[in-house]
Amino acid sequence: LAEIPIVINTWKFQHSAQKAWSVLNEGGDSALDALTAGCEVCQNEQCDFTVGFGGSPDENGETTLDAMIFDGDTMDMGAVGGIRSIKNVIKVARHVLERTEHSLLVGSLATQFAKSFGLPKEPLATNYSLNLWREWRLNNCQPNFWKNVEPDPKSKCGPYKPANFESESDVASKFDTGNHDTIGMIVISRRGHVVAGTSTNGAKFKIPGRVGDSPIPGAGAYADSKIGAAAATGDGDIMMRFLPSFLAVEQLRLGASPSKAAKIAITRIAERYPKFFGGIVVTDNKGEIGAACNGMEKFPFTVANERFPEGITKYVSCT
Ligand code: SD4
Repeated sequence: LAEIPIVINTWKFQHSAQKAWSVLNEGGDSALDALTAGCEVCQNEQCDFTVGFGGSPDENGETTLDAMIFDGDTMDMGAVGGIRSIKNVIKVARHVLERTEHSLLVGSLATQFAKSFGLPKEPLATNYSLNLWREWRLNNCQPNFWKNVEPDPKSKCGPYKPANFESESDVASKFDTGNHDTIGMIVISRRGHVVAGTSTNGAKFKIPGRVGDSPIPGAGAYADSKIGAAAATGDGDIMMRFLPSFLAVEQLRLGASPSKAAKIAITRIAERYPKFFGGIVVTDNKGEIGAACNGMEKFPFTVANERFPEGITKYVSCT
């Protein structure tokens, strides 16, 4: 598989890989256009309900989105965190990259920014996401992401108050195979332009205002055309503390193979959080691929290139 041009993305999102590949191959060799178009497919298809609108409602039932594009030629990036009411979040990240000197915009003010570029403001909730949220409320709001707090005695939910005990935190239960699936994508064009990006609706029942790893450079993704790129998925609250995508690219820089670099990045986290759920895809700038994962049995990722224009899903075992 080691050849460029190439598209690699997390999980089994074959339509995204296929779309990115077709843009890359037919549309003038633009890695940025390919990545944007590939991520848009997942956003529109609501890949596993964890990319795009209508998934991962927060504690208030609202869906907010995170996305990033990192350009390995210029080492410039655009990202949005916790944006409200805008569906095409990868497009907003692209505007931050190309139309501003900033790197990251957040929340309602990022919505204003998106609107100024003509992106429609529309509800991100759907019957599906609202039903998920209602069920969770009925089920006493399993406070997934709080610690050392007590629920309101009447509602059994928030507002939470500080409590004087250490609550149990079971890292493995918050993210699992039903609460994952950020798209992280790497594209390398024919001339060796390496870009990486992400798009996600984050984590189910997150505390309103939460931003994950996906829009954080070096965490959700990282790219350097001189070296290669990485993109990560999984428990972003934990993963972002270790900058796994940055670490993997730096390991490539030091001479590690992509598989080794991926393994090092995942192991660094697992040493401290043995049960954390996550995976990473890594490629050098020649298109050699590696992947590693933790907290699941095997991690699927999808590759598209000249031989597999439709995209082919591969698996790496996490042990
Ligand atoms: C996040 N990393 O917001 C994302 C979610 C994800 O697999 O990738 N899940 O934490």
